Amino acid sequence: MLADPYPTRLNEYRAPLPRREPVVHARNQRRWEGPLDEVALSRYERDGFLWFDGFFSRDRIEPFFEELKEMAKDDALMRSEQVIQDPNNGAIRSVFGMHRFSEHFDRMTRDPRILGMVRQLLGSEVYIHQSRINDKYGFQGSGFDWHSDFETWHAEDGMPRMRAVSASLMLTDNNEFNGPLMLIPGSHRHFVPCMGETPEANWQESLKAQEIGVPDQQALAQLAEHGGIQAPKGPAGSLLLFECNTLHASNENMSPWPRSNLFFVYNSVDNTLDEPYAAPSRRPEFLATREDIEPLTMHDDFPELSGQGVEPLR
Ligand code: 6CS
Ligand code: FE
Repeated sequence: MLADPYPTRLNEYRAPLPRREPVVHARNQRRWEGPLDEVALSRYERDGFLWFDGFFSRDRIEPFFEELKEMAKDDALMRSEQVIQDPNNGAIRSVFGMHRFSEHFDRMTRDPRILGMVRQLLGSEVYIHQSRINDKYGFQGSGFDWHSDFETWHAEDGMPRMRAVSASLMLTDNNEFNGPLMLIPGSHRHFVPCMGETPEANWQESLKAQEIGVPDQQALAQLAEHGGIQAPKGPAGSLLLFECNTLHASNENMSPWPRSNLFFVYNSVDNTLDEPYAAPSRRPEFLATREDIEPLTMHDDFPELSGQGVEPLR
């Protein structure tokens, strides 16, 4: 295997290094034109994320809750390893592989308004690397420590390069009190090697509380000094697109209001997984897709909306 372009999970400190891939992968190539204009593309390149307030209407989001209530009655699913409990109170923290067992969720990953933007950003056909729902119940939802998703996907899933983007759809209002996602604008342009070897089956702990793969505080402070911290807020139906290497975290939910978000991770079909770069063994298929990597086809649940442009928040 060629030298690892993004060494991490090390025994001695290594300074952050510049990312090696473009942020927008196919600028000005007609084949990958899409709905994002130059302002949006430049903003994504600069910040590493785009926020679309009220992207979908509430009634588009409502049916997801019905489906989630049905899922919660499925004892076999609730006992499966795809469901991660909150380390502090046992409530559901995450459910992985949503698009695999829900036609409704699967269709959302193929919505033309999202898929058009993602193909434009990645400059290729795409497939779903991972999907999940993250729940933070009122008064008890635990937080997520600072991390780059790419650092984990590279080390533990063998994702070669930074050519993936996460779409996060807010199923509930995200306000300043219920633990919204916080991002460090510009952090996607630096790879922060993390200390500490990856234990066997690390995911069984890391998805509850991440210990390994958390950047050092000096690097976090420098990047936050330079780019600040932003926590986009908005109504259920809002959409966040964030680059796979943008540092993010979220606080625990101290409010009475739940915070529930869907995440779909789109990976370029030209960036399929190798063996893990810094872990003793592969992670399960529901965390890291290796089998079903057919390019996604569009499916429009709401063709009447297809004329709508996508206007990220200015
Ligand atoms: O290990 C993972 O794939 C998951 N961990 C976090 C904290 N974010 C990305 C992903 O869902
Ligand atoms: Fe994450």
